Amino acid sequence: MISPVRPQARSEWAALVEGLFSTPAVIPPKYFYDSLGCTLFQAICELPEYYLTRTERAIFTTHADTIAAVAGRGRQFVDLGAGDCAKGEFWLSALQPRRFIAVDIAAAAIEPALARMAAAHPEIEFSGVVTDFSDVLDLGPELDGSGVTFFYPGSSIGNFSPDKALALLAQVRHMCGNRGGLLIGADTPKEPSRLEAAYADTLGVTAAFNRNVLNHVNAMLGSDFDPAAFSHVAFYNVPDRRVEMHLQASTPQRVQVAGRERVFTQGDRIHTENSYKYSPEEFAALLRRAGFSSVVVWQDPAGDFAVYYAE
Ligand code: AVI
Repeated sequence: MISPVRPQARSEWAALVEGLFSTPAVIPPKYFYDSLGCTLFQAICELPEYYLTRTERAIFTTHADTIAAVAGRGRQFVDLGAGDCAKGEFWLSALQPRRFIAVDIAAAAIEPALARMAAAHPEIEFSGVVTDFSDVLDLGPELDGSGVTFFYPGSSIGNFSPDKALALLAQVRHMCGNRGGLLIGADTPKEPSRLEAAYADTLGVTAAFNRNVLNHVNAMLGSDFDPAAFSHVAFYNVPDRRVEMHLQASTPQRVQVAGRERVFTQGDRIHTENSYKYSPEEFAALLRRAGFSSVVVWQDPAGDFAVYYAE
């Protein structure tokens, strides 16, 4: 039921080490999602400051019938970055997919969700693909050539640089052929104070999520980062229209990584995430550049978030 598509594991390891020795150091955001990271991310989605998840859910709920009419029912449904599949599961009743394919880097997240949904919906064929699609979206032989709806919610597209986002959207467009579309959510630009609160909440859940990436890196590489020695930094970079997250060394650090030593002076940062924000006009233009011809957009009344269906 779950197919691993991970031919690139060795080069990913080398890229992670290279990022840790670059200046400034970089850890790609995909490494947030070990088991604890997935749980912390679920908690982030419940935070009062993190409006993204609940605003997107409200748009889905308000416009479910219209979206289903536009996207079409009874298709294959590909849940990209599915996690616990909670967002994809919402669409089972409205879209009545024939097949549900969960795609995620974390097998531990999708396995129980697929088992749970398969028990509740024997009429739908459920499968999973464990893969890292941050460079190439490879679903192996999963799709059967009939109509397909790709689903990429939560503004996860914002975690790619605009160039890489364009490349991913173009790959999805290619896989849609003549009988497919993409239902996708993307966050919009807004006052820096609201964006910064969403990524630096008062309970410190996002700080824990950010620091935990060092635990994951330690487990992967056998390195000895001390997460407590790094503080969480999040700010809105206005010209680049992105929230940046960093880990900043609170004191000088000498870290053993893959047989080498990485020295951080006090204040040195590790860049862990960008979260790009797009106006509806900008994002619709990106979808068109990726090869989609028709784009429909739905927003909440305040315009805090946007959902697109592109064909
Ligand atoms: C998964 N992704 C869309 C989240 C975001 O908003 O960029 C990850 C996240 N980072 C901090 N809080 C949430």
